[in-house]
Amino acid sequence: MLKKITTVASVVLLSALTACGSGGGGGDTGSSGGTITMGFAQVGAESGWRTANTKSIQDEAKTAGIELKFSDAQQKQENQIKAIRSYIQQKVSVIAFSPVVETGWDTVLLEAKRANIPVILTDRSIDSDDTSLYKTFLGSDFVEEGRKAGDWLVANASGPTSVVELQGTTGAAPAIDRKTGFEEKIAAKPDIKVVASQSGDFTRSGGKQVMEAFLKSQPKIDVVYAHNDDMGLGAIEAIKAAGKVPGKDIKIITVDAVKDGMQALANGEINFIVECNPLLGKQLMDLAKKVVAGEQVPERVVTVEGTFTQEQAKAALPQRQY
Ligand code: GYE
Repeated sequence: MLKKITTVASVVLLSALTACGSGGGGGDTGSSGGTITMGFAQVGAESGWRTANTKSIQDEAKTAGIELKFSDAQQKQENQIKAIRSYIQQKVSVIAFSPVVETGWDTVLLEAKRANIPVILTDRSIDSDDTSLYKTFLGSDFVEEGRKAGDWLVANASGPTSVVELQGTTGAAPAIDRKTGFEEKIAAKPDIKVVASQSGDFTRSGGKQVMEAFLKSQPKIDVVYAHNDDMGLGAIEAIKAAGKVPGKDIKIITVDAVKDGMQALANGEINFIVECNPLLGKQLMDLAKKVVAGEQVPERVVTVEGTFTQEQAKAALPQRQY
């Protein structure tokens, strides 16, 4: 079981790993002219967060002089596994990927390890006992994000509160962890109850569809907790279509803080957003260079994040990049 680390420090946790510990600097990099090639297996293009994340990785690879081979798995694990296998065949210097789901990676990562190609996990983690299968994991603490959402609700709910939850992709680390952190915090107020919880697959259309069903099946909905902005934005459409006012009749809490989410928050249609930072490109390229050079990297690099109220969103929007 991957250790869930809850510290919100910016960098360095646990003991450092040496990059050469389990397979060296990878491929035939350094020797063939020094250009690092990175194979990156992306989840897909399911959300505003993902689009910003992809752009950050592509831009920062260019800036760092790293040759990027990029694939989009369309939210399917088998596509990601295929992409990783092809990167192994192409003898890239380093493989980075954001695992669609947490489990089922050992076989392909063992193949990478045997081929001497280091692997970096970014954004989402895997659930494996064998931590030698990857060099480091760069990304958010999703349990902490769920806790922040729960804390806000506990502080702002009064009386019996019925919550519907729009979960992320089934089996994905952010879906599992954001649920866990939220439940942990709302347990403090037994008046708050999650009356329905279903996956909207992190997409706007998924959020809309699930919310439409909830509005039909649930006699009373006070709050929507959506695991990302896009599903929350889909829920807003469903709520309006049902003749209710999002942000007032039904309060909405989301995670990410991408531009469209922040706009809806500033407009009063979302009530609170927990930030999840997609701009991981620069840190990823720095880690890749170190790993390929056989230098030490921390086992876990956690992204620093905040939260936004409606007032804070209004203030932050003009400078928002994504
Ligand atoms: O919150 C969501 C995206 O893994 C953190 O994936 C990421 C999540 C993000 O689809 O919008």
